[in-house]
Amino acid sequence: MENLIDRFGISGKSVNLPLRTGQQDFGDIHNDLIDSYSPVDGKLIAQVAKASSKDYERLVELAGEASIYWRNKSAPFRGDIIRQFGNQLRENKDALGKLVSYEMGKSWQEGKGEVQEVIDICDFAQGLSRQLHGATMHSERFEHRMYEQWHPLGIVGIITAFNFPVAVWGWNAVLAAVCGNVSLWKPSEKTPLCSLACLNLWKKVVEANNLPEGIINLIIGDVDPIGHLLTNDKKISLVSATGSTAMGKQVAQSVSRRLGKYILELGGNNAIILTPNADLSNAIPSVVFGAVGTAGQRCTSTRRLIVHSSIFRQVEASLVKAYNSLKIGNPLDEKNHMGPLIDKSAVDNMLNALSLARKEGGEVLFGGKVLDIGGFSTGCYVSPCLVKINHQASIVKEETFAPILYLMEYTGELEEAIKIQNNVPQGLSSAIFTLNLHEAENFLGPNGSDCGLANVNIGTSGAEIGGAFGGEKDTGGGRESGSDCWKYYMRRQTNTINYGKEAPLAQGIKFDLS
Ligand code: UN1
Repeated sequence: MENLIDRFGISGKSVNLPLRTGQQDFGDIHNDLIDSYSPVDGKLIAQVAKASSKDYERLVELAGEASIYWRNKSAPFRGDIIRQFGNQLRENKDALGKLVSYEMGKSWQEGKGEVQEVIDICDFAQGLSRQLHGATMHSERFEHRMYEQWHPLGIVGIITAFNFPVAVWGWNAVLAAVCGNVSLWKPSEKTPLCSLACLNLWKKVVEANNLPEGIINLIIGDVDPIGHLLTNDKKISLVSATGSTAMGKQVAQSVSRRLGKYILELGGNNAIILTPNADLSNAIPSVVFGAVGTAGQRCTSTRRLIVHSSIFRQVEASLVKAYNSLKIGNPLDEKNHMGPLIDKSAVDNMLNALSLARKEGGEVLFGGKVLDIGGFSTGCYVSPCLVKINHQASIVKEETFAPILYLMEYTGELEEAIKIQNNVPQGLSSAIFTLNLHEAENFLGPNGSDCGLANVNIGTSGAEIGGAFGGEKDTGGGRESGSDCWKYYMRRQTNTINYGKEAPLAQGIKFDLS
């Protein structure tokens, strides 16, 4: 791992000042440190200095200056810079994926997949940089023209969670950048090294192009003060926050109080419906990947399986068999399917949820044990868990960020399964497995899934960057990534131009001064 730390310029020794290793060095002495322990082997990888309120103020000032430079560059110019950043990521995909895996615990495959998401969004954003277009309307007035255009917002604040320490920042920062914004990223305190690595790759592009500092910024620190400063600061035009529903509610309140804009991508409690018409040979692997991928710590992880009674026993048996074949261990060893959870408190949350599930009549069919892996006594490895439970149990309405899959039965028509699926506070991702057109289209129709993502014969996780990503209800209502999500990062302006010799008023109003 030492090599990786060097490769990404997370300079040796024990202390890394976020502002120095990111972009800016204000020469302060930082005493408070964040320890980044790997959940893979329990080792301390590095310590990172926490930013202070003063660091925040200076960074925002720098970002404000850079904003004037950046918004005056053409969008295709900005797109080309982002293309170069994508190339940096291409060259470093394996290494950055490895750092993600080591610091966060997901499998190396998934770490590389996460970097690939940012490469893809860079390509997408570059194309977009020639397409940030508005509509043209017909004016009701003769010799008048009306159209709309989109301008940058200014400074975009980005708050991200530990589970996608690179990709979620990437969607936001890269889109914000081609739209002409500068950004300020507050990553999770659990994965500071991944964010430093990203910033140092960006810095190479800054140097190669002689760009000023302050276009893409990183600030590593605690919720108090850094998170609070960011959400309450009028200079931050938009806050895009990814994380728990509780965190999102706080962000929304702070930002709304000052009438700022926000994008929220919060908790999910994603279900897959298996109807009697499901092709189980495709469904089972999708369910297993959805439930155990990233050790159940994706916001799109499959948490609930709603299975028709006619196939329930068969599904149950196939899942137990599949779970028995899963390899759990060092996520850098590519033969393993699942690595550790992020930390011991995540393991405690999992065990608490399981004991609540048992109290509500849940039957553990597989797993749910803390594992000692290859001499690493990190306490972070668990066996993924299958629980058979009634859909009315209250625990299934909660998002537990762990590899627990609740198996629930429905006996009637599809409507019953959809009702069970929608009967949770969250509304991020959902899926149905069926080869029946009637079922598939009803699931996607107005009486179907109430989630922001609804898939047919595809699992709940692993969404592509080209679509709008996000969900309804407690998921927060925001959308990020593809489609027309760029519009959230810009302000819309309606322009009306009179090119005639008269100055008529709209609505036919007469206002004669003669
Ligand atoms: C998240 O878990 O916060 O759809 C993001 C997926 C990934 C992104 C997940 N593309 O699973």
